[in-house]
Amino acid sequence: MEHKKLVKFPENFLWGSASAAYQVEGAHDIDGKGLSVWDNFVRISGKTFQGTNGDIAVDHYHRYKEDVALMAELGLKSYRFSIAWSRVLPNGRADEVNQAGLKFYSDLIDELLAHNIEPVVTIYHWDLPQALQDAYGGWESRQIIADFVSYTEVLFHAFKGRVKYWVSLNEQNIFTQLGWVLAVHPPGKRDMKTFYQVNHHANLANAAVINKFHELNIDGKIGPSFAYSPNYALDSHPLNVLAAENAEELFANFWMDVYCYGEYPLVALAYLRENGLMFEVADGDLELLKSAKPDFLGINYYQTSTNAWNPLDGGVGIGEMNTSGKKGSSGDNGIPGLYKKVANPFVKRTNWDWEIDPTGLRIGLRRIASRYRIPVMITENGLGEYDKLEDGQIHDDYRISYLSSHIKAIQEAMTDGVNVIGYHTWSYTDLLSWLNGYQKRYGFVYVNQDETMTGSLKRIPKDSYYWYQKVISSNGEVL
Ligand code: BGP
Repeated sequence: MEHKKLVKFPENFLWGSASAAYQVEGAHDIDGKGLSVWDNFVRISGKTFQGTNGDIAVDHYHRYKEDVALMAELGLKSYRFSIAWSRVLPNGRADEVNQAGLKFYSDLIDELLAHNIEPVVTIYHWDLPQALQDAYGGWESRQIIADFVSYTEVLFHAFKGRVKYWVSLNEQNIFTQLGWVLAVHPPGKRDMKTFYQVNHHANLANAAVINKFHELNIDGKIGPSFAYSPNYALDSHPLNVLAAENAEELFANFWMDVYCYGEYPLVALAYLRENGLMFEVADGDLELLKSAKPDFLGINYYQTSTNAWNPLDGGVGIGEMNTSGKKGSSGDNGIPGLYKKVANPFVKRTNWDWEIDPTGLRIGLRRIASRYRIPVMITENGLGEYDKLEDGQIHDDYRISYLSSHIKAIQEAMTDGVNVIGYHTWSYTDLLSWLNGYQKRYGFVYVNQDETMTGSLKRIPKDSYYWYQKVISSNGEVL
């Protein structure tokens, strides 16, 4: 649809930006914090780019006031950040609360509110307490559900009234696949069957926490954040279209249907049964999934996926994750009998081969609106690039053009009828990219930190910072 005129962004639109605890905070073992699975995983040789870790990260823990002051100058309406579970509950369990950890987040929330910035709190952004991994294998056990609920209750009680927007799980689809299929996130396994079981536990934990939030009648909204890469077919060959449908069922609807309908898609269940991958479902599980209703769906959008047919016999298998940062170096990957990923000839890609496709965001938003009729909050969108410091400035015009085209796509989707309540860029400051070190930068604010992890940590607003300032002050009129 080509519109003659685009709707305006509503006055209360949340123009925001985002981060995650492990990627920014540092202070990984002080003031009573327990270790998380990431604190240990980064120490395994070869797991991260040049052995980078988040011990110091960009030291947001000690510099949050400076960071919030710069957010206020930028005019941010909301800031999405995550809470490190093991900072609040060092052994993962609610019987021992680390008051110093809770105070850090309480102070951060107060600082944001004092500057009229809405806190959007992610409850879980991957840094599981190591104690729970050791005790029962973390997400591999159903015990995680009760512990996750107890942890969130601590947060709900501490921050209710001050925090109105809660993100339950960040990218369940990514942390489960990277942890149990590709072995590049903790616990570093390649075990398809366990992946599906772990994912089911995460669905139950997510549902239980959403129900708890609603039972407690807390003023505010809660929903999960899903990493959505809408699927395209390479062309109109019926088998390529079928491959794209397979990918959409198994890699998108498989999560979003559970969040929004409380049901797994039929095609996915048939595939799991046929391949001996079906997970165990206990009495009451399906009722729990059905009973939980998120108030919004968080969407992290970076790119689309283009698919072609991949035969059972001789097809391309699950490849390696490409973190080289060299354009064009991604290998083939897919699942024989389902799909294989191919390059989209119509779009450009980043140095990490992420396809740049603003229209894909509009298409994805429309699919969500049509299928689920749920408000969407964009919880992440951004461009990771090698930024260069030139005479004390960063001229990241490529980031401005990426973000501007994606905001325009959101406005078009809103004109199509989609309800989008906010937009959070990834990321606010530069930060640690889990597998790509400090060189893959996303922020509005440059941070002097690099692979040596001895940077001065000085903050420098980039050109994109001043551009976003105008976007916000014009409420999206000036892009
Ligand atoms: C999302 C994560 C973020 C962030 C982002 C960019 O999947 O939620 O935490 O890391 O992707 O990813 P990367 O750092 O790999 O470029």
